[in-house]
Amino acid sequence: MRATTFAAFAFALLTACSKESDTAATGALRVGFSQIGAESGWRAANTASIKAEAKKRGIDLVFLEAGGKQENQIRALRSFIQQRVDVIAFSPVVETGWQPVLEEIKQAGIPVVLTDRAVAVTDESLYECFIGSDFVEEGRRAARWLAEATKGQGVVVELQGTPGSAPAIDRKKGFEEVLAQHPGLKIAKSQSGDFTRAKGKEVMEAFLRSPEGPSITALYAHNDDMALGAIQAIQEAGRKPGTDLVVVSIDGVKDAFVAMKEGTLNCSVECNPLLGPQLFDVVEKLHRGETVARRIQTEEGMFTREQVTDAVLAGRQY
Ligand code: GYE
Repeated sequence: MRATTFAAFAFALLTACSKESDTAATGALRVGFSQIGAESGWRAANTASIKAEAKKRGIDLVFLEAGGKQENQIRALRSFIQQRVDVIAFSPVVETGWQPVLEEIKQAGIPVVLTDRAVAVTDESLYECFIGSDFVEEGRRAARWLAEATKGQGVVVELQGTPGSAPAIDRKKGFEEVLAQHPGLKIAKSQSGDFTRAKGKEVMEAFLRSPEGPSITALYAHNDDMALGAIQAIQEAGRKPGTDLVVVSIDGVKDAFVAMKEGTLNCSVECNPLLGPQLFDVVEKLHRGETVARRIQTEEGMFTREQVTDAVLAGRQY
């Protein structure tokens, strides 16, 4: 990492450490939250929901953003142990590599809540609860919609999320599971766009320039931001997203609704980022010594461009 980039990052990390209220001295509940970063519209809405809910409940929240790096998340979790927070919550960027730090937290006697993404650990007692969506089902929903919209025929390209992350692994799995029943739909190319708009655009440009480029008829993106970047690449290549190249993605953020209204995005499978209220319900229960459910699943739907009227767009919260 270049020195200037590092300095900027270190500064961002420091300033990201914001106390939502000054209640530590009054004995309020203290919660450490390690957020992945700010890679997408979904993440921005998720962060806003968590901060707003903590403030509403008078919880002393220590919120750290990791710039998309697991090592920064691990460092944040260790700092929460040192600060002796009451509860630790985090959204793990990737699935593996958490066992040692989770063991340290357990030794310190601090309960852990996972939000949004799951971890792969052998010892289930290392966390109390996982709150989030069923990503495999989201992938299945995207594929079912695509199969119906294309009558089971087409050349598909896939933009995957962050390598090793639960949503990238599961959304691929669910999509492929359904696609296996539709032999006329083939994935010609599949690559990571790291859940960002810029990478989504860059990778789609490469797909379109490849020998298979002219034959591509559909895009499946693991999140809206990558789809939105790709839509720009498709337009710049002189093709029509939403019409001669069908686009389906996941999240259902406001910008996706705008694109659906414009007709460039065909369908977005919803993944609800507003996890703040559920998270702090669980945190408060744990603090009171009550038992909590191991798994809390978020309820969600899906939207096609035909459903997006002006009123629907205006009412979309995030
Ligand atoms: O879909 C994507 C974000 O983990 C569900 O992460 C989340 C995903 C979301 O960057 O936009």
